[in-house]
Amino acid sequence: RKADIGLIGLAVMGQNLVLNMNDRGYSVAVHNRTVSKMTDFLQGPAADRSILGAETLEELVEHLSSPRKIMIMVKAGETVDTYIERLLPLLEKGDIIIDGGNSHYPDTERRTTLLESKGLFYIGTGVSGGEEGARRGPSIMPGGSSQAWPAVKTLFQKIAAKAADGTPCCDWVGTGGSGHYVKMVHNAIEYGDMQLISEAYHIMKNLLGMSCDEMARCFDSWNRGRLESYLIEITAAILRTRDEDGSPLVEKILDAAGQKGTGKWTVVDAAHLGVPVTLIAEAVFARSLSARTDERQRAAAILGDTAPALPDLNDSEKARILEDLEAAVYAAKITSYAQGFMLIREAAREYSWEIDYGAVAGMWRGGCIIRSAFLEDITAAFAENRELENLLQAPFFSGIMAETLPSWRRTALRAIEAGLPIPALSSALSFFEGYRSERLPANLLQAQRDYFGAHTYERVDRPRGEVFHTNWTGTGGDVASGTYNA
Ligand code: NBP
Repeated sequence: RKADIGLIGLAVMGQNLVLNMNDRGYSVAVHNRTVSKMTDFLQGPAADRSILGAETLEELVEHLSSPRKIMIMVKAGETVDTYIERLLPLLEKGDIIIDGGNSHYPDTERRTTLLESKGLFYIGTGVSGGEEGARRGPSIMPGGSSQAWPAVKTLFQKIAAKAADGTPCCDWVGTGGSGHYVKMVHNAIEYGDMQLISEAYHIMKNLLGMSCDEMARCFDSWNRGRLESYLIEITAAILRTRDEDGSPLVEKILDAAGQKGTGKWTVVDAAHLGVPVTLIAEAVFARSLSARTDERQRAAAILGDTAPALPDLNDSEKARILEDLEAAVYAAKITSYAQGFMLIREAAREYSWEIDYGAVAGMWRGGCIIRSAFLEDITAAFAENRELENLLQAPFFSGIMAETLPSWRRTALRAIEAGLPIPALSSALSFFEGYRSERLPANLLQAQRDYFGAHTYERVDRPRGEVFHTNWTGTGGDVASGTYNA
């Protein structure tokens, strides 16, 4: 019997996906560049299962039933192109190549066009959930050749996580690179969520003087409420973990954050599209600042360490500050997701994708790192109004914002007064205040632009599109600059 699907790349994600597929009744043919890793897998976790090894790509293709489906799970970049080049001569019209790695969406656009030009199909899919997700059910965000979706839909939805209502956390995102785009934004939102939680931890530790155990209990209680999420849950578990000497392990970990690129890609694309994803951008830059450990040491010696003295708070004062903090994190998180969906909407417009935003939120409800109770509310908001311009305008969320805003402001004030950095909490607050402002100071900005560069301005008392230039100094000319926006 031929295998249902082939998979190339037997690292942590590939191996676990293969076992997951096999658990659901699919036979899988596998290949890995380093053959010994494949042999170890076949003799270890894959022993006594309908999983076939292939030492060459020819052999892999031979093992597969038609139309052939081959999933590539390797390091993103050139390696994927190399595999595609090597597979093309071995495949027939109608066969499907699936890239499940974290590829950059323009690469997926390009590869989809290439395969379709040869009568083959291409799917670029985000897979989120790490090792555990891949094994038990990840969130899967596929896009590319729409004609290929029916051929993989059942398999993908069977191996995917299921939301609380039983819906698979996998649905067709759209054409071209849209699946990988949505995965990219998912990862960037993950950066934002992690940064917000880290800022809350920083405030708890430095402003309130809480111990790791106390903080763990606080995150546990948050996890029983509206902030219930995987990341809050693991934060509590991390804070409880002890090093060999019995002290909290987290305090021994160097404060230099790594990043693999999806956050950066998001910020670059958002700048390109003119979408203010401020919380995500701050989360990316907060990692960059953290990584400059040596420079921060030197700066701390000159500029003074910002750690404040612990105030003498009684229990009720402390509880009130924590209540505000929880509300602030929640409000900032809503704002971050609103920004993320603003970006996906703008990208869909720019790159001609038809994306169902409710379905995207639905796919993130289970399996992935940002899974949370709150994604149910986002799914519901888009279900209620498919044309929703922005999450912050949905009645459910606008109500929460009104209720939490005072707590958010108080939290930001306390942190700023104590000299604690809160880039995500504070920038999202400023974004929110700007977003809900009928009038911003950009009138002055336009005047400045016209003053020094004759860039022209529009007037509030004249129709949009009509432009004016003032000879501000009396010595400038009457020639205006072009009115285009970059
Ligand atoms: P890695 O991203 O570490 O990639 C390892 C795989 O790539 C191995 O099979 C390795 O083969 C192969 N590979 C490399 Br590296 N260079 C190669 C080359 N020049 N030619 C052929 N094969 C090459 O594995 P992973 O962590 O399982 O992730 C796989 C994909 O899934 C990545 O795109 C990743 O970004 C994405 N992803 C990862 C996670 C996660 O939590 N780890 C989550 C979601 C998505 P070898 O065995 O011969 O070295």
